[in-house]
Amino acid sequence: MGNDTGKVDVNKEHTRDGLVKILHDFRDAPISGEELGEKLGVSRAAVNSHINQLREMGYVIDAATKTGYRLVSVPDRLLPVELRVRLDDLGAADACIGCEIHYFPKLESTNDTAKAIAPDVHDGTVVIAEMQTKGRGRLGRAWMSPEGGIWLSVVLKPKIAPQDAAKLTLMAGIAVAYTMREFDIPAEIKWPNDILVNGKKVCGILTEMSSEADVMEYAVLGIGIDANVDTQKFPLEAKVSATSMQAELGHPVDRLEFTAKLLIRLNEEYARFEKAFVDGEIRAFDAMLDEWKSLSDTIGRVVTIQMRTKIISGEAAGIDHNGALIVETDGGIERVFAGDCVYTR
Ligand code: BT5
Repeated sequence: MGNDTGKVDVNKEHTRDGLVKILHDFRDAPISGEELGEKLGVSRAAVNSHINQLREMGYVIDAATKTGYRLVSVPDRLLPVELRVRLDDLGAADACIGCEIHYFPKLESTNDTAKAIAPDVHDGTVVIAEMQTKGRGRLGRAWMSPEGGIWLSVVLKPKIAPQDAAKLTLMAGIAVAYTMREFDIPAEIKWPNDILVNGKKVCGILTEMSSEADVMEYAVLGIGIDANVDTQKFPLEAKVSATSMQAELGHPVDRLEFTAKLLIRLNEEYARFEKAFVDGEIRAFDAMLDEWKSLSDTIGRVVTIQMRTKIISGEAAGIDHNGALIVETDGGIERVFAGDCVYTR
């Protein structure tokens, strides 16, 4: 329990988070400073000081002499305590994805930070930053990550073979596309790692992993979502191909609500993934592949795919059990695990 000496920051933070949770519980009816102090086990003066800190962070809290404090609004920040409140409200308090949430106003790359802490954290730990200064795409490409987006990485530790890790990208694509559709955004998955809206990229996924012998130690699933960012400020190449949820909807999205729902979707998909590849119930993956196909606009298209050593063209005919894209080329069927895909029709 926290105290009001302010000596231990962890305690202070713990008290402040407790205060936020109580203020949420009492949103409809104000609560007095005295009652808050009792609930938190701290003095009224300490309550006061925490309330002031919250206001400095952007919380709007009404205070009336007779009745007490009432939460009016929260800052537009992906604060772990706020995500936790929403996960609890949505019945996902014990979900694996988001069991720990590490939050930073600014990072070079959430994937890098997630990789650095991966050996020491639980499966499902999430790293979030409000902005990235060295956001990365595949093959070292730059990923624009200004404030207003959702830049996060999830540390995953399923006991799977390294070659199964690429399927985590498919899993994340399903979760992102479904969550966007919940928000009335007609998102589609473009193989292998893009989410498009009306043909423009609104999200990119970057899965990286570390393996020892033939066992995966951990994977880091990086998800970058252009939520409320102005993609018109991006450099030319990204500017023409990108869009944001805000631009598509005509109004900003509630990033906290979206992120909480995304984590819940990811948790559901991850449970299915583990059923398939850890418990060996491979049919669970068939269901995921069916979902992926129904959410993707790649199947049936004529595509050109640049791989590491060659380029192929043909019709994207399906996705196989291993998560490879099946392409019917003039020279026969090709199964492709990774590459840059362009729609040519
Ligand atoms: C990706 O790479 O699409 C993977 C992006 C993953 C970003 C997340 S954010 C959290 C985590 N931390 C990181 O550092 N990364 C992950 P790729 O398929 O290689 O696409 C990169 C290309 O997308 C660039 O060359 C640009 O053309 C374009 N692009 C860059 N920033 C963009 C943005 N914010 N929105 C849309 N397109 C963008």
